[in-house]
Amino acid sequence: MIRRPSSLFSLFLLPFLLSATAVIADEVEVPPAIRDQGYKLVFRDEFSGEKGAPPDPTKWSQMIPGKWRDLWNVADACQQDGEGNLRIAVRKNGDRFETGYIGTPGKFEATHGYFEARIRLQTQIGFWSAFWLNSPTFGKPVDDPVRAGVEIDVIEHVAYNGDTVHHTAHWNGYKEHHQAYSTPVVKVPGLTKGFHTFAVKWDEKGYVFYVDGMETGRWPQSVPISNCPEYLLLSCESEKWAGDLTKAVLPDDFAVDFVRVWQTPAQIEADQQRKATKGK
Ligand SMILES: [Ca+2]
Repeated sequence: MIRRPSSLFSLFLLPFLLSATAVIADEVEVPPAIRDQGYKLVFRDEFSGEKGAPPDPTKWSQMIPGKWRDLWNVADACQQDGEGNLRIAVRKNGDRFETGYIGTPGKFEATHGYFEARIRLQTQIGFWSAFWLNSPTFGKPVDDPVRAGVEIDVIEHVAYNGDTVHHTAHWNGYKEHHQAYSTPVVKVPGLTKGFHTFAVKWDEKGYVFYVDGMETGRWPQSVPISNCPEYLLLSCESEKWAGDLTKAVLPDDFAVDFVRVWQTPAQIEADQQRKATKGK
């Protein structure tokens, strides 16, 4: 008798819970660049955790803990704000400058797809923020970037560049064989105010970049087309070229409303086959 009302209650609630889930899924707007092409959402983080919560550890790991370039990467500089965003702070703590740096290696990796993040950029100089992809086998082997992977910088922002955007590729490792390409700089009025979406459509034909759904660049055929799984990265890094960090008004931060990855059924299947054959 005690259990009955409870199970009735569950039965009564079930259709509502199911429909609520469906509504949440439907609310994710398919970006215009891939609309009506059969793309499915394969990864998402909406950063809707409680204020102060770390990024979801099932999706993200802290990258390079400790000193990295001119900043210290510390876990608690990267937190959800309770308002639907992840905040990566740059702050002064005693004599050192701290930030957060996270990625999805080993947790989420994909070959080809549409990779999108909605971001509010920082305001201060002295560091750059970035949404980017990289390969676990970057530069290995040299001269085979199709197999080794290409660093795909969807957005890297330095405050003194204002409303401009460009998209940079790196391949063949970071040492003597390193090669890179950057798209011409494009001005996007209002870029440094409020949130904007930054995306790359990476497939067997190449790479096309979008800001707020408008194309802002594509890489020429001279940039190798990575054909290996790559992971997502969100970071702030500092070196002198980004400006004098001691002149920045801190704390500052870089906010991410969401990260979503979409793939076609063929891309999903190809990734599943790669996983199944890995190590065989
Ligand atoms: Ca959000």
